[in-house]
Amino acid sequence: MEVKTFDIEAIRRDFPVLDQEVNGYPLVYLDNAATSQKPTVVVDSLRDYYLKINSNIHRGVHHLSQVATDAFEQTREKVRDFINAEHSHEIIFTSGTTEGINLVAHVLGKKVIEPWHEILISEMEHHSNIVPWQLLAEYTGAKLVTIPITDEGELDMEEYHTLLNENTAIVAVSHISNSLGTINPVKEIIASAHEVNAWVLIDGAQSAPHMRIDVRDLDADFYVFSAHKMCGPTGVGVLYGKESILNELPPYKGGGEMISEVSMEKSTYADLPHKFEAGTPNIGEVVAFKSALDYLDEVGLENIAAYEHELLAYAMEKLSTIEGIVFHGTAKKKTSVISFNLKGIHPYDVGMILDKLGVAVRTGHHCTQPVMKRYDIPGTVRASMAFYNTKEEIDRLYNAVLKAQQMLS
Ligand code: 7TS
Repeated sequence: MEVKTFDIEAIRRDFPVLDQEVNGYPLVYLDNAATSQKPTVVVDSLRDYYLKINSNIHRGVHHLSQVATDAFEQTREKVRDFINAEHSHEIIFTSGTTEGINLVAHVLGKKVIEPWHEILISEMEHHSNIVPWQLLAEYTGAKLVTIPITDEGELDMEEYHTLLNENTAIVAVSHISNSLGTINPVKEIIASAHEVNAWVLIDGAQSAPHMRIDVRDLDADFYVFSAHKMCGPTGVGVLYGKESILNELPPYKGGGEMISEVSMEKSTYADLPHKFEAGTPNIGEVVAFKSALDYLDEVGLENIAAYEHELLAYAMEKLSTIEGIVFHGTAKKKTSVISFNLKGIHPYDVGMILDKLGVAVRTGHHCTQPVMKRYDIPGTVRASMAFYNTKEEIDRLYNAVLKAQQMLS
């Protein structure tokens, strides 16, 4: 790995995928909120796993199985350290944020949630943090309650405090909104929820790649995120849960690995973390995820946050000069996600022209349809930046948006 300090040229060399042309133009990849690109070290790690140590884990006494198990468990320890969890067995590997939320919603439904309970989520959630709770409410009879958002795209915290009550069993909110970029005051959200004895799940899909997460400082009960948005492989996610809570909850899926003993009459379950990890996991991808976290640590999350903030400010300054541009999500605390529309032009049309000019952005509702309904828009054009993007690329975005506007007006 070449990166020793925050050297953008060296960083870009670590991501070979960035060095290509799309439609005759150098690619400008601004769809990082959907998935990040992968540095060579991560791809090498995945390749090495399959070429050198591939074996099933936690079950064989043979050499390769031991080596693969050690590598897999090293990632768990790395994740523990990365988010400052107390115990590595509080780290459960999932297939992604979506599965982590479904896991929690499902097991709460088996044991904890009663018909008189309330589940509190927000209007800015990704569908992954809405639908599992709707399903839970449906099959338990509990009530799903929504925290509204303001015109700027912030959570209405006054309303949050009003909605919290003794019946609130769980609060589930995103740390950072994927369509608006808003950074939510999750520490305050958690502290207030704990005053009424509610648990809190934080959807960290958009925060874990961009800022230092400390689950103990936040006092989060559950924290979920996806490796693929953090320079890691697809198919891997993390569910952090407090030991005392995870021990209280029943298993999610049944199968190999999650049991202590099985007879034809009854089974007993394994201790954490295995209780929640039935079946053969995505071993190679989990192993390679450690390289992604090592890489992010080497670049430095503080450097990443500072640099991306600079990019955001630069992009906002430039784009704001475009007549007829309307921004959606102008919270005081934001990450490098810019959602916008051009007056009188459909976001899909803008996205198509940007693509013709080699600029990759996302258009549509970004799996946050309630946000689009709140602002009465069909969707947005979303440019989401990462630490390997440059000001020159922001200039390309700006010029492409101007061109799209000229062509479509
Ligand atoms: N929560 C948030 C806040 C997200 O941004 C996403 C994915 C998810 C949950 C689901 O993550 P997954 O890894 O399980 O799919 N967000 C996006 C996006 O903004 N564009 O594509 C995926």
